[in-house]
Amino acid sequence: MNDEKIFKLIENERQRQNEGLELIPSENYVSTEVLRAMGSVLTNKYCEGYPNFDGLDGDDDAVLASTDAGHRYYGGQENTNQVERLAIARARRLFGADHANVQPHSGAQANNAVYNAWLQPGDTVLGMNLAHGGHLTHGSPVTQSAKFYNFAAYGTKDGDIDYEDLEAKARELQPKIILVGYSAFMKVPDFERVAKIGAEIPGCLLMADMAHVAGLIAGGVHPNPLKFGFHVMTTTTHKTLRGPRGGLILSRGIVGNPLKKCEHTLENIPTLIDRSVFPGTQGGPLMHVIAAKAVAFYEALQPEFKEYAAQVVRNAKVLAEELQKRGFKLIGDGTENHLILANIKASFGYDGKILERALDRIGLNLNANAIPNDTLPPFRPSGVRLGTPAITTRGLGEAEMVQIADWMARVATLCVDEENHDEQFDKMREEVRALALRFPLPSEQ
Ligand code: DSN
Repeated sequence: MNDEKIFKLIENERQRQNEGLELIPSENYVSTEVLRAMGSVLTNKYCEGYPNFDGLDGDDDAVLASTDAGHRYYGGQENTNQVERLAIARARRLFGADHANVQPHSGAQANNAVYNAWLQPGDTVLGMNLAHGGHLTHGSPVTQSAKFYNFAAYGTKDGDIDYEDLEAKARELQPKIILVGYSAFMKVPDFERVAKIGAEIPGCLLMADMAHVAGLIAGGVHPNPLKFGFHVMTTTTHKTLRGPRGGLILSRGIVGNPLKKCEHTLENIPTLIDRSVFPGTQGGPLMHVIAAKAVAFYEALQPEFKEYAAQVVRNAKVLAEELQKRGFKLIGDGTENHLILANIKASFGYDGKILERALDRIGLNLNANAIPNDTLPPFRPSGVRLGTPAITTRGLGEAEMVQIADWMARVATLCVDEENHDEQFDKMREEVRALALRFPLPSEQ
């Protein structure tokens, strides 16, 4: 039996990815090995519980030397225990954490598990304003966590965190969590300053949602919040980190037995989080995805990944400068990471969705995005967001960034009456395709 319809769609998507250029800053292209692990028989296995956490400090061989049965509710775990142990050990090594929980199915699940581990209903969390670049799971009223907890927001000023606002609100509200994290923010946060503010508040957990920049942290080109007194870092594994879609929680503190209750202290946060992920908020872990996370962490530990992370940032800087030269007004006047946010309304007089759709026509994919204090609605916001993690994986460098800025500027001038410019759009589509095919996806190489 062959499900032709689905496999045809997958083939079409492979072709779309290969013939276009992915500028959505939260996407990336995984390696063949990551794909192989995801498409493996590990998907057949139930593994509720955790492996044994002893002996995770050494190298991979030392980790595999321990064969303790761990804390699972089903038999047949001799391979899956080792897969999860390798994933945990590599994640700890990569981020200098005392503990890693590799089971969250997504970044949202990871964040919810941390809230559930540390908060009581009604407790206050202070995070970045969604309208200034924060994330839905940091307190948007449409989320489940916003029903349980009291979210307050600090803002941004000139594209950076408004630290005075953060400090004043932290003093006034005495939050149980201060959260630094975002999905549209182009600066490097001052973790030290935030950690000092948090340290003055009794029982305040310092949490960093680094989903966007985890790969830059792993590659050594972005500071690591865990080194500045943050207790917890959450992330997705599929953005700059270039693994399978999924979540990850890293923490500092004492690692205990996840089946035993422990005292509600900041020191015990690793165990409180383990208990919150399973059985608190999830059931069986996705072992095929955990294996793929382990593969991605292995790749990120290699020297080439440092070069990749540095090139992501270099490419983003060049792309930002070239866009500015061509009339794009950028929030924060450029970028310090992988991400660029352009105010299309102020640059060209129309909304970001119009440019997003027009760029889709030539095979350049980015997303319309709100800018701070946007006066337009979320489905037709003023800005577009783009970034360089995926195209850098394919090997594009500074020269290609200039070319991309050129295409974007040409489309920006044509898209108000695009129906009159079909020929030019078709020509650019062919140019993008030709460039893309010079830099195939990693799984095509
Ligand atoms: N959807 C992600 C992003 O694009 O930034 C955040 O979860």
